[in-house]
This record gives sequence, structure tokens and C-alpha cells, in this order.
Amino acid sequence: MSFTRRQMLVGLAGLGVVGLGAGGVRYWLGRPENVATHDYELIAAPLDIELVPGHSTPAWAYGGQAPGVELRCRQGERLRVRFINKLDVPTTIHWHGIRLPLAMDGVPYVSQAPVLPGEYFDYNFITPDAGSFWYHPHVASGEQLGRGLVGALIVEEREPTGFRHDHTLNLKSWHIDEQGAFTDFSVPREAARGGTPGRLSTVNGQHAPTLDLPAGQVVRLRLINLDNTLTYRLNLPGADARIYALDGNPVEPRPLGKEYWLGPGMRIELGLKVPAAGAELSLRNGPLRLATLRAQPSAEGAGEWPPALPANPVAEPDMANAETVKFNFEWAGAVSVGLAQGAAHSFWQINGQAWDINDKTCADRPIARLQLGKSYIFELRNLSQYQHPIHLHGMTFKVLASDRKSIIPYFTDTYLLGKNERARVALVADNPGVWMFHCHVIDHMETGLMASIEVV
Ligand SMILES: [Cu+2]
Repeated sequence: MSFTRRQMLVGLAGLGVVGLGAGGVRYWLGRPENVATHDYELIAAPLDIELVPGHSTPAWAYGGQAPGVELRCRQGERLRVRFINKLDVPTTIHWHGIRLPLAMDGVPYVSQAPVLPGEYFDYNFITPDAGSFWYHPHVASGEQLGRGLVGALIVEEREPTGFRHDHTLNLKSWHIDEQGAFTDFSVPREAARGGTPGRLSTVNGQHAPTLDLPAGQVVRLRLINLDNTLTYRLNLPGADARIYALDGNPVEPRPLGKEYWLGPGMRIELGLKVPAAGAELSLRNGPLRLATLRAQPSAEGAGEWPPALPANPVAEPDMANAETVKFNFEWAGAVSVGLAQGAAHSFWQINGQAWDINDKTCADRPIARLQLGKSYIFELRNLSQYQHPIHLHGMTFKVLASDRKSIIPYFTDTYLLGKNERARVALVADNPGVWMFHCHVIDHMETGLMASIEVV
């Protein structure tokens, strides 16, 4: 399934008003009357949703959905979104994995002021790479992502890829109890370990749904980990599935294998040969079923495996002249007692520095300064017993090697650094600005595991 821009506009406008909150707030995503300044309006607003049957959960939604409405655009085109904040807290939108100018990156006090309640901000950027990306706030992330402010951003290839069927699977677990009420998004003793997990797993906002797919066809599945904490050990027993892209960048198609570890913020695109009508596959996280994929009769002829997706225009690092920069990720805390009201715990450090989410000046002290246009090798070293999905804003890097597993080099924006692992990645510092470099376990990021890297 592929959209032209016009079809997309019609499709999104067709959503129209999808809900009226208690306060009469309209949750709307659609084409504005005046298209001179923006193509879409995206509203963040409270929305009661039903995650536990018979109970309501006071979520926060983008475009009337939690997870948020899926945004689609085409590679190389400009995406112009007027973001309207109808929450009663400040927020921003960060476009995870998109290589864009700093002013559009959505980091408070670094690239923009927070968008205050009732205000709007116009995001306007070109999407240079095709693939599966996502969007979320970079303010009070534990609560804001936890309440549902997470959504897919799909950048379609310029030319048809050979996939006729395209499905996005948004993976998120919710921090709620049996009555659907929110529980703590962050518990200090968990933040100091693997992060605070949610209790109810969902795919596209539903617990253990059944998804119908056309029998005999090769479908494109975009699995996006929108979770605050969980690394999904994805597996599809008995399926004929091949990996086509990792984190928004194509790879040479290869079998999914036994299991793929998808950390928070990461994406994997699979080609799946749907079995004969009536058959069912189980999409699982380790032994736990996330969703059932059910083959429905299809009138189409037998599906073919599409070729590899076209590469994105990411600069190849100049390895002969690359400078090495070392980053150590370590646990450096003790669960503090008697912490001042509102103060953040400090459990984690990068090169001996802990980020303080309450200190608006942290980004003024970059952990590394890179020269614009030069190539760098980052040596990433995890000195802790917990894994960290390490994410860099603004630029895409190439994973080269690990001391724990064999790596087929690939481009990404997030690398899942295993416990005590040492890995090497490389990039061309081709985007000027101050870029966040952090762990995407939100609990880790909010208790120290974040830094800025300046490219000048
Ligand atoms: Cu981490």
C-alpha cells in the first residue's frame, strides 16, 4: 500500500473530528484551511482510552490516538506540521531518526523553547531518508511518552518498492494497573537498574490483538518500539520473515532468525511471507505473545520477495582519516534518600558526567566537539550490567563492530549496547548544531544518561 501525497491528505482529513473530550477539546489532525504555512495540524490533547476492557485510562494523545496518529510523507519532500499543544503542560516534538536542522529537533532550551499550553509551533523540514521513524516529546519524557505521546512517522521511498502491503506495528507497554489507572512511570530503584517497565503490552494500542494479513503475499511489517523501557526480544516462530531495514535504514535482506532484540526507540522492518489462509503466526516478545497474525484468503496472485530497499543518502565515513572518540556509559549512583522535592536522581553517567534534567544549561557543556565535515569513530563502552539503546540526534551513524557479536555494518540512529559490551560506530559530522546523545531507556536518560555533542 503506497500513498501519494494527495491521497494522504484526503486520508488524514478524513479522520476529521475523532473525539470530544470532557472539556470540549477537539482532537483533530487534518489539512488546515490556510496551507501557506503548514500542511498538517497535529494536536496533543488529553484523551480517555480503553486499554483494560471496561476501564478508562487518562492518556495523552496525538491526533486523537494513543499511540499517536501515523504521519506519512515522501522521501526528499518537505513536511510541515503545525503542532498545537492542548495539554496543560509544556511539551515539544522530537522527530526520532530524521536528519534535520537543529531548530526542528524538538529539544527544549537547545533547539527551541517548550511549546506552552495553548500555543503552537511550526515544524518544517525535509525528510532525506526513507524508512520507519517516530515522534515524541523531549520534555518530561517519562510521563509524556508514558501517557501515550508517541507516534509513527513513515517516510515512503520515492519509487515503488515492490511491497503492496504495508503495516505498522506500534509496540508499547503501559504503566497501568488492573483498573487502567496509571502507576509510577519511574521508580528510583528500577531507574537505577533496567528502567521501570509497563505492565500491559500493546500493539497499536490493543493488548494481544489479531491482525489479518493476505495469505500468500509478502507484506512489509514495520515494528516500532515506542516503549519507555522494554527491549523486545522479537520472534515469529515458524514464519518466513526477512529483515529489510533496521532503524530506518535498509539492509541486504536476510532471515529474521531466532530472535531480534529491539530496544526502546528502535525499529525493524520485515518482509513476511504470509502463510496459507487460515494459518496463524504468533509475534512474540521472548515467550510472550504480542499479537496473532492471521492469514486471510487473498485474491491476489502469489507474492514475490521484493528486492533490497534503496539505500538512503547517508555519507560514508572516511575511515582512513577518522578520529576516535571514546564514550563510557556507567552506573555511578546510589539510590539517594532525602532528595529535595522535584530534584532528579543521578544514577548514570557518560564519561563521568551526569545530565541533570532540571538544569537547562547542561547542553552548554558538550561532551565532545566535532569538526563539521570530518569523520569520527565512536568507541562505545558499557561499564554496566544493563543494556542501553544509545541514540544520537541529527546524524546517522554506521555500526562497525562489537566485542559481543558479529556485525554486518549498517546505518542507524540507535544502537543497543549490551551489558559490558564495547562497540565501534562511525559517522561523518555533517550536521552543525548541538545534538543530544543519550540512552533511550527513558528512566536512564532522566537520571543522567544523556549528553550533548556539538558539531561546529
Ligand atoms: Cu540506558
